[in-house]
Amino acid sequence: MVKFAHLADCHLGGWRQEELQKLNFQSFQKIIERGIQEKIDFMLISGDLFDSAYPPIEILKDSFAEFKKLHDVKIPVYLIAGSHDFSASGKTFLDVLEKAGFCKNVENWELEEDGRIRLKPYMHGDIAIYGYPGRKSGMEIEDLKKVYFNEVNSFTILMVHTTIKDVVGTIPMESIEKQKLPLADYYAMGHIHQRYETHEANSHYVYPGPTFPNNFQELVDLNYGSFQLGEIIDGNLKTQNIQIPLKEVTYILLEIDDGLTATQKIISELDKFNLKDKIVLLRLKGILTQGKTGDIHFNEIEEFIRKKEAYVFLRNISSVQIKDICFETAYLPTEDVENIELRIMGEYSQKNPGDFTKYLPQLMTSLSMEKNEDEKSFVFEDRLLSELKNILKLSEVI
Ligand SMILES: [Mn+2]
Repeated sequence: MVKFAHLADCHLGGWRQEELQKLNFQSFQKIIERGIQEKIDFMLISGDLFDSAYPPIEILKDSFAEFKKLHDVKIPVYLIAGSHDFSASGKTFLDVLEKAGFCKNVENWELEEDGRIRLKPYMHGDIAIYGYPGRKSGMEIEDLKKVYFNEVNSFTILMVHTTIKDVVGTIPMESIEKQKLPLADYYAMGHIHQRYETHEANSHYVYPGPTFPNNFQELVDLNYGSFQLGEIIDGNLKTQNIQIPLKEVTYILLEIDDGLTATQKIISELDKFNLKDKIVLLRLKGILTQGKTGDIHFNEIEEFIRKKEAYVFLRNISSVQIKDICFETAYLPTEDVENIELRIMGEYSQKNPGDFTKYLPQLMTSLSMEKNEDEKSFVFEDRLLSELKNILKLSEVI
């Protein structure tokens, strides 16, 4: 009998809130602990171990300590890079982990003259493990259509970090039909943060779910992190998904229509729940006929939640709309946006003479800066803030 654990999408270092970053890591720790208890023969990590190709030192330090625990009891770890820990330069901290002897990156392929990509196996006893990494923006999908291997083995595992068609539903998203992948017994997949398992003939296709939810919506949908435990007995596979409950999630969806009275409404709704030690998720929706979202006193709400001893509080107001916003414009619609902006700024400066107006054009340019794909919000905020500080020459003050 051979036993293994299949993890994916750990995103170590991924949360901004300290409390959630802590849970994210604890969940990973519990899974390592559970793997050791279960006496697994090996562990698979199907991409996105780290949230970025260059994780912070603190995260690396703690992660290495966990990998050392597996190393000490001689449980090998096989992994591939995901879309997050992939780097265009080809260098990632996964290499450091591998050089230290803590894991084996099983990505191993050769580009053939006809354009096909031949994968080469890593053998764990008589089990063949193949791997092909994820790329940014689903770029791996075209490659995966060309991937193949020749060997016939008693048991074959293919590790991929991609999206199969079965899990996308109606979302317009690049994906690959699972039948297009070379034939394997177990598809150890990552990338889609869902728990998903299906089998066809002798092939099992598994997304174990992230080892901890990675954002507001995932906390709502998944509550907890999870991984897959597999057992191969005489060539037959038995698997189960194991969830890691740490803190309970309380999700509150509330409809509001008045920004001015919303604070009180939210507080009395929250008061109905026992929030002690919970992850509290508040989503507001609705159309405001009075006031705006800025009128909601979130500091009061946060203070209230602190008194109720919640573990952490997250809010989401992206589905609140304001009724009848109408823009009055005296300018011809054919006029180009930049001209309109310049004219408005000019008129504003005339009416409000002062030093500040000279910063306006630069500020406008900076504020139209966009978040890069996969850039964390707090990294983006730092980038934006330092630019704004430079323009306003505030760097010495703050
Ligand atoms: Mn991921």
